[in-house]
Amino acid sequence: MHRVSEATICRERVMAEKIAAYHDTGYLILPRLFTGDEIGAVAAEAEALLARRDLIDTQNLRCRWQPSESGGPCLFETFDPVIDIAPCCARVAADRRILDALGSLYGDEACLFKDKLIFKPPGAKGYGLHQDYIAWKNFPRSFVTVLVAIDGADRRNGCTEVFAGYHPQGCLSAEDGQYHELPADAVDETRATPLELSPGDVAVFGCFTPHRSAPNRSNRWRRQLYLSYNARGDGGDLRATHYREFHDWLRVKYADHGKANARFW
Ligand SMILES: O=C(O)CCC(=O)C(=O)O
Repeated sequence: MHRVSEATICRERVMAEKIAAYHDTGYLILPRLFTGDEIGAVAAEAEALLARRDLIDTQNLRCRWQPSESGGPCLFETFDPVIDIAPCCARVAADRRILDALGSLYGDEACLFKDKLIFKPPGAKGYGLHQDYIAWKNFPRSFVTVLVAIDGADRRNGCTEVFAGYHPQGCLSAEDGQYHELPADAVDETRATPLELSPGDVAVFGCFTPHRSAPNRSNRWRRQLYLSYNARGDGGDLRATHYREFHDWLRVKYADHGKANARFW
């Protein structure tokens, strides 16, 4: 006879509780989803990627830059996408532990939509308050982000902060296809929850959960994978379409800033 172990029952109960809480708050945390060895391999890969001077270029649409808090030159901050140049990151994005957790959350299969490796070096400014939902034609409302901590994240190095309980209100800014920061009074400051994470911890939050992050005021990196998914029933495999639309959108933005030759490589 097939017997389900106590440990399995307990794990499933904890997961069910976390998912119920996710529906209330708009986020959840899965501590130690990845082992030290697994995250060590991702950290080594991230380190090697930083040496890719052939890729890190202000004309490359794959690269995102952030102002430096000190007013110095902009700092390289993110590869978006990353899985096509980083096999360890690709393995994490396709890992069963993430897909199973999202499968329980959706009651449907999860499809990878977008994948970023955010380095957030010391001095990088961070992000104003925003929601990830952006009203493009194929943008799925089931979009959730799975944040995988490579380094420890805390207030000193500018961990992401989420605001619980706002997601049922949907999009809090104009649905006009543009990125909008939210005004500070869109949320109650006392509801800010810092996602303080250890390497290997995972946080999940939805595209209507307001979030932000402060500058990295430490001398440590705050590297994280930001992997975003949608439910299969909400558009299916959209990653290729997303990056096509995203690059078209970015080319217009770059051209507006005098960079007519930006391209993706
Ligand atoms: O790096 C962070 O803490 C936030 C990043 C973020 O919100 C984004 O990439 O949309």
